[in-house]
This record gives sequence, structure tokens and C-alpha cells, in this order.
Amino acid sequence: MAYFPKGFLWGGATAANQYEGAYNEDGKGLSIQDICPHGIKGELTQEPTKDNLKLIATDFYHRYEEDIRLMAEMGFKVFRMSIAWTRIFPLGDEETPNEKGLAFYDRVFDTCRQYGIEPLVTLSHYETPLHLARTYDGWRDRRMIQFFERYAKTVFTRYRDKVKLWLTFNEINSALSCPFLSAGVLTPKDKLSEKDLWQILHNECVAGALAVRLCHEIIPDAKIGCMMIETPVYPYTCNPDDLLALLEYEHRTDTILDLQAKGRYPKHALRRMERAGYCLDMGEEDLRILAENPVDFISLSYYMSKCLSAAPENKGKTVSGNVLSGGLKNPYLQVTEWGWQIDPKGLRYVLNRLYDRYELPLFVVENGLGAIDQLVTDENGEKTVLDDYRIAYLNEHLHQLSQAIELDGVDVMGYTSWGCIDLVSASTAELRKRYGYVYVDRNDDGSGTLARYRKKSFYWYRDVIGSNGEIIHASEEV
Ligand code: BGP
Repeated sequence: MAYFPKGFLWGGATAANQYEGAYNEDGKGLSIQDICPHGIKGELTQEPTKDNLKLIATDFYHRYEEDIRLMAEMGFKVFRMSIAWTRIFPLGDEETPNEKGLAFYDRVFDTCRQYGIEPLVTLSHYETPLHLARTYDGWRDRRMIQFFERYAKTVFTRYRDKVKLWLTFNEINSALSCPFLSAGVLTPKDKLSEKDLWQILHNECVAGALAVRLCHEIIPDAKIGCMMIETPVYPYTCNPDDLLALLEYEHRTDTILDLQAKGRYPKHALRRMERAGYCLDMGEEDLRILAENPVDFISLSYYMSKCLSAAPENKGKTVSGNVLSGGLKNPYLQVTEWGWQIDPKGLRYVLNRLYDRYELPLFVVENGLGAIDQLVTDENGEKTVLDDYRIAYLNEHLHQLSQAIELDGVDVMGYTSWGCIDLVSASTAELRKRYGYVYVDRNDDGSGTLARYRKKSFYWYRDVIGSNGEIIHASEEV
């Protein structure tokens, strides 16, 4: 039996570009995802092409009522979703928003409220407007700050009575490794300097702090958090050089979180820039804006851990199949079909580490198992998926999360598992990599009816929420 506090926010998470489809309906502009059909390692296209599954995705745009009803059936308290910036400002730098885009999210939030589900809304989830990417090279240009501010102000004002939980940038720290996906930067990563990368992060963090300020001004009873991809790192061996490699890695991530949660650059970051001989381009007010507007809480995605080695022969090595994250194989851990190392205890560790450092409430807003599901017909003639592997994965992670709360005293606000209804994957842009409690009939070749089917995990998660997590247990307790 596990412990979760009263009022714990149970739910699921999605992102507009992977879920909504309707990529050019009702005045929506193109985002970088519309020309990125094959994920982070694939080639970009000039125009949207038919093989891009995200153009239709799993059609939340037309099926939101059915989907929110399914979420309500599972007992969701909260639904994490993102607003597509290009539905509100199709180009990104214009002054007047697109009313039809705003009206769509009114309908979605009203439906959530009708079912007693609190929306948790990400302002920017991997879908910079394409025009901003092409004209400004995305977040390399500090003019992005004012465009983002206008967008944030527009949606805070419009939805002030409907949305009380907000997130700024999805996995903001991924801009260091994937500047295109994360920050809309079209210049290839190998052409970007260290300064360029930190400039991108600086611009985004200042924009994030301005969003925090606006949110507090416009919706005083709202809470707004940042969102980090958290991947705990182990030294590959007990060689002290591996420990120093880990320290270097953690310093980089800590810098990004310090900017958002403490509102300042840590000393090691300032020293690193000094040693490298560059200064970031900053506006006069930037440091004050950062200092005055730290986030209310820290949210994170958690999927895997990795091992780091300082040895030159290990440089660039990664676990087979993992296109997202470098790092060597941990002999103590299993991997998913996509080479992601399954490490539930790593979740307890990162929650502790974050809470020790920042003492802010935490929110796990992504976690889950991407797997190939088999649709079968059960004894009642209903189509379903017998996804015991997913239940086992989620149970283990939730058990470790409850240990962090119960044994270590970490303050965790809630848990939204990733891709609660099947959607297109981010890193490889596939549909066969599924995370959901609900199966959506759509395949990698684009075929399928888009019909929804409840998986075995659907009923399991309903019972988890219904018992406020009491049915979660350590695997040895089975
Ligand atoms: C995170 C992203 C999500 C999501 C998830 C799973 O990095 O925030 O958008 O998709 O990872 O990754 P994938 O879809 O590649 O399996």
C-alpha cells in the first residue's frame, strides 16, 4: 500500500502538436512540427508532407469531448495539455490573435470544467511557430521574448477564469541538446557555439520569468511552473574522472533550473562563461526580471536514467535504439524497445535532489512506457490491449514517487502520465510507440479509423485514482 496526500492531482499529459491534428484548420499557422515528419533525427521538409503523422495526429481537435469524457471516466483531477501557439498567433509576431483558435481552447477548458477536471496548460511544447523559426532563427533572437510575452498575455487574459495551473516551456533544458525541437532554432546544432546555446536558454528563461510575472498579475490565484526533463546520471565507473564528468553535466542542468527557480546564474555558470571568454547579450532589465519572478513550482518529465563516462573511447556512445539521450548502458537496468533505461528508483532520487536544492513543490507531469500494443478482442467482444507491462512500469514509478513523499518528505503536487490517450511520439514521430490508457486506431502508414478503445491499464488507472494511490505497491508485494 502506498501513501499519496489528500488532493493529489492525478491525471494525464499531452501536447498539441502530437495530439490535436487539424494542423491548418480555423486559421492555424504552421509550426516547426509541420515540417518535421520523422522526429529529431529526420530531415526537415519545405512544406507539410502527407507522411507527417502529426498533421492529423490522433485528432483531439475534433474528438476532445469524447477524450475528456474518457479521462473523466478514469477519474482525472487534472489534464495536462498545451496550447498551440500557432492557433493563437499563426505567424507568431503579429499583433492580433486568431479568434477561432482562442475559441477552440475555450471549448476544451469548458469541457474539462464540466467534468471537474483542472486543466494544466503548457504555453510552449516543442512547436515554435515556423515563421519565427525561419525569420528569427527561433530563440536565438531576443525579439522572441516580446512575441512570447504577447502570446502569454493573450492566453492568460482570455482564460483567466478557466485555467489556474500553467507551465512555461516544455523540457526547457532540452534546448542544449535539441535546439531545433526545443527552441525553434534552424541553424544546425554543430554550427552553434557554446555561447549560442546559452543565449537561447537565457532568452527563454527571461521570457519565462516575464510569463510568471504576467500570470501573477492577471490571474492572482493561479500557479505557474517551469518544466525540466530530468534524467538522473550515474558515473559509469567509480573512476573519479567519471564523477567529475557527472558534476559538469549536473552544473549545466542546475544552471537552467537556478535561473527559473532561484532567479539567478550560479557561480559555476558565471565562471564557465568567463573561462570560455564570452558574455551573454542581455537586456538591462534581464537579471532583475529573473530575480523578481521565480516559478511557483517545478515540474518534470521522467523516463530514464543514464551513465556518463569521461573515457575518450566512450565518447558519443549511447544505449542502442535511444535517439534522445546519450549515455552508456547501466548493467543493473532493463531497457524499453526504444533503448530507454527503466529506472523507477531514479525517480525517487531526482525528486529528492530537486526538493533538497529548491524546496519548491514538484509536479511529475510526464512519465510512462512507450511500447508496441496489440489490439485484441476480450471475452465480452470489446477491443482492448492487455498491457500488463505498462501497468507494471507505472506501478513501480508511482511506488517510488510515494516513497519520496512518505519516507523523504518531498512535496509532490501531482502526477500526469504521458500520452494518456495514444498520440504521435516526439523523438521518432511514430504511432506504434504508444503510451496511452486508451488505444487510438491509427497506424504509422496513416491508416486507421481513429476510434478509441480502453486498454487494461485504463481500468487499472481508474482504480489507482479511485483509491488515491492506495493500490500502488512495491513489486515484491505482488
Ligand atoms: C518528452 C516530451 C513529450 C513526449 C515524451 C515521450 O520528451 O516532452 O513530448 O513525447 O518525451 O517521448 P517520445 O514521444 O519520443 O517517446
